[in-house]
Amino acid sequence: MGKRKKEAPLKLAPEARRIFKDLSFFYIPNDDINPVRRLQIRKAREHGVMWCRKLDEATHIIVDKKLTYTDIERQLQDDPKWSEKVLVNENYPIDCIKHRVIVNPNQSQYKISGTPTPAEKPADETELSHLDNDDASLELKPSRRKSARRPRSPVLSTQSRSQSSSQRSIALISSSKRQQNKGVTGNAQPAYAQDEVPLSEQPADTSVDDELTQCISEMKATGNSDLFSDSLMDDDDPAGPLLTDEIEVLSDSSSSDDKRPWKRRTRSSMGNSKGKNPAWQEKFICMKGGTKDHTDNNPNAETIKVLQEMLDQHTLTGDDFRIRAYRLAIATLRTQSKKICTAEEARALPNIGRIADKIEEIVTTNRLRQLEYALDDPQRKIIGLFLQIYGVGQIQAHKWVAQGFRTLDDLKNKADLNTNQKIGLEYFDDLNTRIPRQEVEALADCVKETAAIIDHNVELIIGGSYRRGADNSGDIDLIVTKKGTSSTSQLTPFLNQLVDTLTREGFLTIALAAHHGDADDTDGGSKWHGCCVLPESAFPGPRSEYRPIWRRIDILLVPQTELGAALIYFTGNDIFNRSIRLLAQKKGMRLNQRGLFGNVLRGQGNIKVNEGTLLEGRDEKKIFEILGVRWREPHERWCG
Ligand code: DCT
Ligand code: MG
Repeated sequence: MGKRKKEAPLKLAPEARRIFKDLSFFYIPNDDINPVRRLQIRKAREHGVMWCRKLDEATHIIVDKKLTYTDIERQLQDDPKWSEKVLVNENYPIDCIKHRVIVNPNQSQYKISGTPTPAEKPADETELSHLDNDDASLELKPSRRKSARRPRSPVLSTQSRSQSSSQRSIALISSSKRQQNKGVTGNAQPAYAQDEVPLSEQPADTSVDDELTQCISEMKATGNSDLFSDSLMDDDDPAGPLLTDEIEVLSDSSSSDDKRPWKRRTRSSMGNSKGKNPAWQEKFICMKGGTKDHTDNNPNAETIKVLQEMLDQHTLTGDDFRIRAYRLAIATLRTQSKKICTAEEARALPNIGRIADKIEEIVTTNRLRQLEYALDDPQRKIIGLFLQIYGVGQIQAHKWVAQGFRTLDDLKNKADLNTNQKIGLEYFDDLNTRIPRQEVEALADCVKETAAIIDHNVELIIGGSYRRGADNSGDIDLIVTKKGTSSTSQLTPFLNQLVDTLTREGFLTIALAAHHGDADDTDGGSKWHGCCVLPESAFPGPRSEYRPIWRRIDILLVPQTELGAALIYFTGNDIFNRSIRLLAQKKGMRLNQRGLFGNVLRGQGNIKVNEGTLLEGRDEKKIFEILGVRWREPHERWCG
């Protein structure tokens, strides 16, 4: 089994700046998987804090900013005396470090939303607002200003611990993994590892403060979310939240030293390039396309597979920096015609960076220790399990962990669940079983049969991974369209009747609420999400193998005037969509699921000022043509 990479030694701050000495922090969640929290914990420890494993040992409870009081209430009950402790959000220790004093925790900026009125705290802590008049705003900007502010002697919180400093100067093991190794149970005393994380008495490196604030501001800038998971549905431009390196992945600039050439071109000059396909456009992923088996023929296929698994692990923890880094490295490796074996070779390629060593490790040892460690980490396993529940995303999964839930049964019995989550849990196995291609066809045939009875002019097209030729699909994406229609509302009565009939017949089993952020239903009732089950009589395999498995189905209404654009969107894949939309944007156009628009004006921050004029909506091939993208069959749209 792999061992976690050794962390750099802590750089303990000089005695006078160890403002947290005598304090002990319990974090919620109390782990250091998230890189920002890891850095926060590390900084707090360098300033003298004891990071404790048990709530009842803490003087302070430091709560992740995404969590509300309701989320943590259950966990607080683990300690009957929790209300005597300082309960603050993660900004609190950062500000203390920044201002080099223990600031008053009763200020509104440290409150956990939804907390009942706090008990009065003694006012012997410094009010932050008194510290520095020109810096009253506590925004976490990376400040290069080595301020004229003089180090102050810390004003200590009234809650103090009687722990000896020698005890505190022993570092806490950060992972429950190690507790297991040493046979320490979850409820035992905190486990320490003098050998693994030695403390030095060197002065704290002030650049780490900057690193922390920078890290957090970047996290804020990216919304701390998986950049690739947010839906492109509706009119949102994909390029809004794109970061430079993501753009490089989507445009696959790895093969050139001429990165992001559009940066050097004016928008109008790009707009005029229609049809000519200058070299910079050729670098877009959508220009190259890709087939589902392309990795298999790649000389770096094995390495890519392992890196992809590592990427999945970082996706579980919402580690945006590493998600991007791995995506970039994988994209670069995919373009190589020879096998990359050494770190040196890898480092010479663009966008590989520190992943170069991992590539060498994979090639030489056939494994990646960090991946094995991650796969074995109990907390990651729980997050991974919760994320497999239909409709559950990063934030919800982490909230549940923070609330103390560890298993699906915990959730079933103790968590407050919405309808989607209840269904997701009840049909967990069903909804996590991929649908064989033949069954996708059989399920779609059932819908087509009923649809034809209601209106024989309606056409149904299976989109998603099925249209790209996948052997199996996660769900059924069914596009409903009809000749002569120009608005989804013309198809809504049909959809209502279709859903009613299929529900009566027992084919549709439940309607699910649209995902959060799926704000696509601007025409009213243009989409139906739910579950269906294939009747035994329609099962394509041997009867003995039939099981009434619940399957996810999306029925999407698309007027004929928008069919081409909708087909591009609902066929995907997501990376292809992002790439082609980005290309449109770089040409002064805009592509969404309704059409391709020209003359789009954009203001500051690339925000569109007008909607633009429709260039093409109904014809998929024409959209490719106007964009100057060679036509790609759906099975050539597997990207990233
Ligand atoms: N889509 C997208 N961006 C996303 C999600 C989806 O552009 N973030 C588009 C592309 C595919 C289409 O919507 C259908 O989405 P899914 O059903 O989620 O994906 P799929 O490719 O059909 O894969 P699966 O087999 O898992 O359903
Ligand atoms: Mg699908």
